[in-house]
Amino acid sequence: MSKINSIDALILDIPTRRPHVLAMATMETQSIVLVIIQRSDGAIGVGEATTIGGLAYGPESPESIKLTIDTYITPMLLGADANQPSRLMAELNKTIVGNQFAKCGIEIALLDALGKSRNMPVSELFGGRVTSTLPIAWTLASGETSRDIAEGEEMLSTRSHNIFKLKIGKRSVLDDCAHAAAIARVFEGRASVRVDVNQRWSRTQAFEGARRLHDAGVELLEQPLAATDLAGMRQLVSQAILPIMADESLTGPKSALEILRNDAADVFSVKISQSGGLTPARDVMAIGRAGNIELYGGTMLEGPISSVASAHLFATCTPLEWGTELFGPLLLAREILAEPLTYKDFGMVLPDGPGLGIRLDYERVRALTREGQNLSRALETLASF
Ligand code: MUC
Ligand code: MG
Repeated sequence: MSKINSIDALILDIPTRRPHVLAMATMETQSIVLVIIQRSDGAIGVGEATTIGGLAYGPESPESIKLTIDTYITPMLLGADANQPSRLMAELNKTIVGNQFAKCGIEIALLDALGKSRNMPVSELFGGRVTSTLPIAWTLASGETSRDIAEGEEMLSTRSHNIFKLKIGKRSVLDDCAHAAAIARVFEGRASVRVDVNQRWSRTQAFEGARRLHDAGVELLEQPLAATDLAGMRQLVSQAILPIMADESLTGPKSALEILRNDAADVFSVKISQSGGLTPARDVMAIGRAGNIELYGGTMLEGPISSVASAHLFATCTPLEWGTELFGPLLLAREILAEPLTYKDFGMVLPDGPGLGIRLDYERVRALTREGQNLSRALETLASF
């Protein structure tokens, strides 16, 4: 048995390369919660819990995630058997309601530490990878059509991304659809263009928007309606104007089953944090597969730790029909890894070292850590990493 000796959660504020304009927030900084777990056998695991725009996207914020970990999760896990992440996560799920992102950050760190202690990549803890590279979409969300087009051209010419997701829902349906149509026209035959409305449309707007987007050549419509409006999503799906993807509606296996029973999506955007961890995300994928729903690997604009954790899981699944959008690390203006993740030829190459296969850069982490946190033990742990 190896025990959990310490758990630390630190908020890091990382600037983005450009403002990222979403319906619910404009991000110039991404705040990630770094989780560091040290085991009694010396193995150290790192995890990450990251959401978007403070409390603008969902019910957890970076600050609440840190508080949940420090106050509720850590006391439960200290001294527990670090070789049993599944049992520990089951205990957490029994005692702590919700808080999916905090739980996910913990599970990532437990699995990274277990993988390191066993000399196995996280993907092998999930049965082994079926691929070592994942297609990676880029989100064009500068807020300006011409800047988005220039950015997309650059992504294509550098062979970085040939799948583009547009964030809409902030302006009128007409303006948003005109923006999407202009971009889809420019990239026709060269890239796949999809849109994400982040729940901003009413049913009437969604029917009108779906038709306009389909006519413009947009291939996929993500979460046009409120997360809870499964009846509206069902109506949209039944019209078969273009494929409808569930994102905010999908918060773990129970919701996946509910969406399936309601025929409320054609595609699942699977997110490890929104699902409450890699294991429930794997269950979401299994429910999707069983129900003939297509799959996509989603992101919460996470940094490299959570993105690579997602990649380890997604790589174990038979090819995801719609690829993934694990581009978060590329949106961040500062690196926190000793060696950055490898992105090339429109994809990400999955590292094959033990655990997550990454190493943090202690000085870079320290420089980005929000002031006022108790750093000493966390940084000592990191320094020995
Ligand atoms: C979301 O809603 O999918 C993913 C890409 C992006 O720009 O925002 C996220 C969140
Ligand atoms: Mg989305």
